[in-house]
Amino acid sequence: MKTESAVSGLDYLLAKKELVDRLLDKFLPSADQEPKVLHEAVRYSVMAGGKRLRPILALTAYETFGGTDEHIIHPAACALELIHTYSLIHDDLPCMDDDDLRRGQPTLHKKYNEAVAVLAGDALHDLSFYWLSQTGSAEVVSELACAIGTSGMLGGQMADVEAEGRRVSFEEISYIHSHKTGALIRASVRIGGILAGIDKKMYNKLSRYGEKIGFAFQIIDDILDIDGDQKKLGKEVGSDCRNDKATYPGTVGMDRARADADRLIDEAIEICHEFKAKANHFEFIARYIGQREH
Ligand code: GRG
Repeated sequence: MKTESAVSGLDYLLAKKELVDRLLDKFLPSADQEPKVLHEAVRYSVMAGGKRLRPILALTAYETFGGTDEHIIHPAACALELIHTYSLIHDDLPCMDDDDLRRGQPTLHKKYNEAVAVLAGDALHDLSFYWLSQTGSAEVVSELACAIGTSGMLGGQMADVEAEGRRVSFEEISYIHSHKTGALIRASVRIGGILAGIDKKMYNKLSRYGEKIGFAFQIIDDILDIDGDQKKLGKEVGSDCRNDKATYPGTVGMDRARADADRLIDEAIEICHEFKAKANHFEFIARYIGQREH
């Protein structure tokens, strides 16, 4: 049986996910608007669902640290989901992971073609920075640019591609995971915090929380690719093995991978306690990541 706090934590996540779904639907260009195919493709990928974890982290950080202006945080939170969706579309391409299924439906290049998938990813990238610029904060624009560029997500993705087909060291797999996936997750909490006006000390604390959950998130993604349920995941399992990818369980073994993910979640929860009041949402999100099945 679920405890009362677990139920209210799930209610919180669900309410935030529904809010993000509504906002994305409202902010995205209509499929009737030219170039129609591109807008239709963008909507197909973004509105297919997803947990909306990155916008939820930004909303949680903003509200926890006293932010109240929806006109600022709503476009910023949605901008993070656009970047995430762009990375999924490009990651699924034949020249990357060559996946057929994403979020329970055919990947974008399968539904349309590769050219549309590349352009839709590019369109999401541009739109994301446009929405972020609406906040009026140059700091959050540079935060996101650094998180997803060569010193962040792209750097991790490049290392991931280069690691295919060979054994990697613990240092290499840690670099790949903390950059390819962790950097955007850390930026999500940071952006919410920056927009709420946090000081440097809190920025550093939030960053450590984001690093722990971001790393744990990708370790669990690797674990689920081995023993997850395809129906719940909405994508094929075994993709990493098929593509001979470097994974955390492949480097340290399944038992240690699970133990390390659990330890990272415990450490993230410890950090939450330093946030004092209202840390409960952060704490619940960390627990949710540790136990997620999709
Ligand atoms: C420019 C060619 C080019 C590539 C862009 C592809 C890429 C750079 C980076 C890849 C980053 C990537 C796809 C990391 C995997 C992150 C990950 C665990 C995705 C799954 O996230 P969830 O579980 O998905 O949050 P949902 O569907 O719930 O949103």
